[in-house]
Amino acid sequence: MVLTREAASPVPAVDPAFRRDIIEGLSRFPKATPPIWFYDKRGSELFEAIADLPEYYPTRTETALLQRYGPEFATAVGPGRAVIEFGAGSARKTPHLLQAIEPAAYVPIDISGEFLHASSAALASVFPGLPVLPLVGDFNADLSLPAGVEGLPRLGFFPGSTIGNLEPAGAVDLLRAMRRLLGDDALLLIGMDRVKDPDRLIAAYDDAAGVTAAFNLNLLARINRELDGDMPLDGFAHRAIWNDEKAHIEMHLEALRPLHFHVAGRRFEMEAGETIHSESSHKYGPRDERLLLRAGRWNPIRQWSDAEGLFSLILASA
Ligand code: AVI
Repeated sequence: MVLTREAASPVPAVDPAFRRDIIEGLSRFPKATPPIWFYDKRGSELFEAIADLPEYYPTRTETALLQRYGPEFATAVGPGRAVIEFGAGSARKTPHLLQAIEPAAYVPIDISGEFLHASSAALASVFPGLPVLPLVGDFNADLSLPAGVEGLPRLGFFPGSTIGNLEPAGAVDLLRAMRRLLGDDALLLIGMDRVKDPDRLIAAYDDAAGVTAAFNLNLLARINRELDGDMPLDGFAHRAIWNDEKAHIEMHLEALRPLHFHVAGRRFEMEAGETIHSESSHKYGPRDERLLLRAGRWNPIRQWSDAEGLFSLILASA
């Protein structure tokens, strides 16, 4: 059963927030754009392809944890909760959790409406009788939950280490906002990617098949299409760098030659070698994970990790 509820009126042809973020990001030095704008339809498809890459261990490792520890989640979480998934996308991992814990409702939240509705319909057919209430919107902004989950205890589900795409201060703000949204008796199950060998990290963000490069460059195609741009796609190269001081992977789009281009009627210039910083993906050690959650007003109560310690799932209480 899929009940559709839009957070706002139908999405206009060009999202004004996209226009604002891109113009601001290209105007500053060094240039930087927020990673949420990767996820148009093509970007979401490319991210799904990344998840299947041999080098990209996070999805595989987290899925294996969800499959393996189902009975432990069921004991720790109990039945009858509304599961609220932040940034659900294709929700490929979700069935493992829903199967294990007997939820009362499922609310997937995602910024990409087209993708969300397709995945919600697929999920509802696997769990007939479970109310599925997709919510299109940016979970970094203020949202309100559908009426169908009123009175139910909630379990926030934030897999994939998406928290890592936020700067630490933004991650704390988001965790606090989730705490307010989910209420006093809520639990949160969150996936976090661990600090590890830089070569392994760089390979995960610069794969041999070039899928991550296509994902990064797709942002430029989106800018050209939606903001009347003429950024030369062949003038940029994908770069992935491990920044040890900040414990994050950085993705950049590097100008291969001196460039000038237009976006939304404005002219921009880049020198050869200059970059647009398009994403950071923070990695955490076991203590960092707990500290971040506590700063976000959550109390870590259980933690599950794989034998290599690549990735971790943490359950926290409000
Ligand atoms: C969605 N997010 C957690 C991914 C990550 O690993 O930071 C996005 C991604 N960027 C490149 N590859 C995957």
